[in-house]
Amino acid sequence: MFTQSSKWILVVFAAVLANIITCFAATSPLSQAQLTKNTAFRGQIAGQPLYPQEPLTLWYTKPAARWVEALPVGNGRLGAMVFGGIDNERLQLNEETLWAGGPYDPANPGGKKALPEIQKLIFEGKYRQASGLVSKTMMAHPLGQLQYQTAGDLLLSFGPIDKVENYRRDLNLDTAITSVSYTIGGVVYVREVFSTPVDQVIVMRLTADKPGKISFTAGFTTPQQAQVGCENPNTLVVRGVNGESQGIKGALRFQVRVRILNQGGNINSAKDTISVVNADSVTILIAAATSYKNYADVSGDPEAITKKQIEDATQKSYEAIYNAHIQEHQRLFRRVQLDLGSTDEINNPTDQRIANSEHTNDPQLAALYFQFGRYLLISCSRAGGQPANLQGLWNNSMTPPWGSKYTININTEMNYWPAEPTNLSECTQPLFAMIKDISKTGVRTAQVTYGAGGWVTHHNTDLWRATAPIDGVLWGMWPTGGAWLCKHLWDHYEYTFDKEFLKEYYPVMKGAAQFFLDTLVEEPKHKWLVTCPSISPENSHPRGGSICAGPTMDMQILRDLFSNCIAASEILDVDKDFRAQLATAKKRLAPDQIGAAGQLQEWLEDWDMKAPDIHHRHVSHLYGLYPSSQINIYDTPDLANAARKSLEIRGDEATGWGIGWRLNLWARLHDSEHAYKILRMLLRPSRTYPNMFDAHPPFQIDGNFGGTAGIGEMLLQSRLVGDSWEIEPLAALPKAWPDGSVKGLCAKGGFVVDIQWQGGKLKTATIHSTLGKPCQLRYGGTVHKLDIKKAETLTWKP
Ligand code: FUC
Repeated sequence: MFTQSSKWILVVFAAVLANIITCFAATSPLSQAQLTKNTAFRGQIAGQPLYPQEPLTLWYTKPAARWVEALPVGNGRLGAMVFGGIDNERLQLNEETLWAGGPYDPANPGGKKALPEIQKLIFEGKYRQASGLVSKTMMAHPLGQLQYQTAGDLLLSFGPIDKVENYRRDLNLDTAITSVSYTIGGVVYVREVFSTPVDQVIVMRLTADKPGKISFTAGFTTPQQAQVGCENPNTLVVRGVNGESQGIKGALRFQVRVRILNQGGNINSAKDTISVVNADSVTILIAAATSYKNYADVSGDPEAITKKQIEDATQKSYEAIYNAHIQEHQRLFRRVQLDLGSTDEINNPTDQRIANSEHTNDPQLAALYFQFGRYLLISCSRAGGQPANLQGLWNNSMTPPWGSKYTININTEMNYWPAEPTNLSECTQPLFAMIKDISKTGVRTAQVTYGAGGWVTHHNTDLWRATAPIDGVLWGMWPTGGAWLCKHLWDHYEYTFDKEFLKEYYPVMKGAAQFFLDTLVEEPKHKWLVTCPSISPENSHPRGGSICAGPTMDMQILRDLFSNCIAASEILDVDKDFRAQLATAKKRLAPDQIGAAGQLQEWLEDWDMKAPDIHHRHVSHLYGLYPSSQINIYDTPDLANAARKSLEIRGDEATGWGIGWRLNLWARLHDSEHAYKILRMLLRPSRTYPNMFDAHPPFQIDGNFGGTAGIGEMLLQSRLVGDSWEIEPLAALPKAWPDGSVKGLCAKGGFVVDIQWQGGKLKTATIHSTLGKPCQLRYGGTVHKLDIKKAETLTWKP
C-alpha cells in the first residue's frame, strides 16, 4: 500500500509522536486515569520486521510451551519466567526468600566423641566401618536441607484467539526487558515485562496500536498454602504461609500483591479475579515479600512491604520506572562488550541457533551465551539479597532438583566465577553476606560435631544457613565447603584491594582456618597433616565408599585458605602468632602427587585408575588448576601436565556444570582448541535449553556461569607473579574466532582490559589501571613489564 519512502516518513512521524507522548506521560503517575495514551508502544509497519536483529537479544517465533522456553527476568530478589502466550499469558513468580521450613539447628552432637574412632578406622583402611560410624554420629538431623519454592503463577486470560500474525517474543539483554508482540485482526499488541531493582516490583505493560482493544481476566494459582482475593477493583492479593519440610515447620508468611492499572475501558473484580474490558493500555505492578529478615529472624511484615512497594510505584509514571530500570541494569551490563565475529546464523531465532549449534559456526551464539550469563548474574544476585542458588532465582516447583539450594562443593562457587573477571564485582555481595552468616551458624557445628574452634560447613547450605553434613556420607561428609567459599573473599580483594572489605571479612577467613588448625590430623605413613574424615566430592574410591583422609582437593583448598589468611593478616597487621601457626601447618599439608598413569592423584593413594567411575563429572582434584592457580603451566609444568592427563582420563562429557568446569580447565592449560570443543558441547541442545538455561539436566544455572567464566578465561587470564600482576590476553583463543574484540574485562590487580585481535593475533591490549599496581603483560611467550600509574590507561601493541 505504501511506497518504501512513505513508510519511512510514517516511521519518523510515529517516533516524533511517541516522544511528545513520552514527555507528557513522564510527569503522570500511574495512579492517574488521564494517562490514556499508548506510551510504551514501539510501533510496527505491516510487513516490516518488528525489531532489528540485535546481537544481544534472545528471540522466538512461538510462545513458550515449556518452562525452559520461557524467558527470565529478575531484580536480584523478584523473578518471573514469562511465557508470552497468546490466549493466556503466564508469569511464573519467585521471591528469593520463599523457602520451606524455618530456623533450625541440625548439628549432630555424636561426632565429637566418635571422631578418634572414625579416624583410626580410616587410617587402618576400614573405610566401610568408618562410613557407618560417620552416618550414625556426624550426619545432620534432619538428614536433608530445606528447599527453595515457587510463589505461583499470575495468569492473564485473553480468551480464545483465532488468527495471530507476526508473533515475536524476545529478551533484550541490554535493557533487561522481555517483550511479546503480535497482530490480531490488524491490531498490533505489545506486552513488555521487567523486574526492576529500583522500584522493587515486576512491571508488565500491555499496549495496542488502536484504542479500546485490551481485554483480559487476571487470576493467580499457587501450590503454596495461600488465599487469593481482591482488595479493591484493581488489586489482587495472595496471602500465604510456607510449608513444612524435613520435619521443620513452615515459619514464613508471604504475600504477593498485583495491581492492575487500566488506561481507558473498565476494570472489575470478582472473588479472586480481576477483569479489564476494552482498555487502551494496561500497566500491571507485582510485588512479593516474605517475613524473612535473616536466618534466625522471621518477623518481617510482607503486607506492609508489598503495600508500600505497590503504592510507591503507583505514584510514578511508567516511563520513570522503565527508564530507571534500564539505567540501573545498564550501569552493570554495559561494562563489557564482546565481539567474536559474525555469521548468518544471527538471522535465526535463538532456539534454532541452539539446535543448529553442533553443525554450524555461530560465534555470536557464544557471545550471546557469555552476555546471557552476565545478564543472569545481574538479575539474580544483587546487594542486600540472597546469593544465586542452583537455579539462580527461577524455580517453578515446590520440590525442585536438589532443593534448588546452595551446593557448595562446586555449584555455588561456579555461580560466582564470572563475577569479578566480567566486571560485575558488586554481584558478589549476597555471596559474601551468606558466607558471613554461615561463619556464625558453622561455629556451632564445629563445636558440637567436632569439638573444634572456628567454623565449618559441608557440601550444602540453605536459606537457614544450615552447616552440618547432609544427605549421606558420599555427598555430605566433606568439611571444606566453607574454606572454598573463603577463596572468593580473597579473590575479591585481589581484584579491588578494598582494605575495608578485607578488615570486615578477615575474621571469617580466620575462623575457617582455625577450624582446620584444630582438626587436621597426622596421617601415619608420611606424617602429613590431613583432613579426616573427608571425601573427594562426590567420587567413590576403589576401597569401599568415598570416605578417606586428605583428598587432594582439601589440601589444595587449605593451601589457598592458609596462604590467603597469612597475607590478609600481614596486610592488616594482626595475629602474628596465628600467622606463624598457619605457615607451619601449611608446610605439612599433603602435597599434590602424580600417579602411575601420569595423572594428578585425586587421593593420598594412587587409586584413580581403579575408581568405580573414572569418568566422574566432578574434577575436584583439579581445583588447583582452576579456580586456583597453584598449578599452572609456567611455574608447575609437571603438575599441569598431570592435571591434563587427569582431564583426559575423566573425558569431556559431563553434566552442564561438569562441562563448564572442564572449559575453564582447558583454558587454563592454554589448549584453545580443546577449550573451544568443550564450549560447543555446552552450547548444544542437550546442555542448553531453548531459553539458554543450562541443562544439568534438568535446569541448573551453574553451567551458564561456568560457560561465561570460561569464555572470559579464553580471552584473558591474570595472576600474581612475584610482586607483579600478570595479564595474559588471548590465553586460549581458538581458530574459530580469528577476528574480534572485547572491552571491559577485569584482571587481578585492579586492571580493566580491552583487547582487539585480527587473524588470530593480538592487535592491541588497552589496560586501564584503577590502582597503579605493578603490572606485566604476557603474550607470545614473552613477558613485558608495563609502567601504568593509578588511573592511567596504556595501549600495548605486539
Ligand atoms: C552435586 C552434583 C550434582 C548436582 C548437585 C546439585 O551434588 O554432583 O551433579 O549438581 O550437586
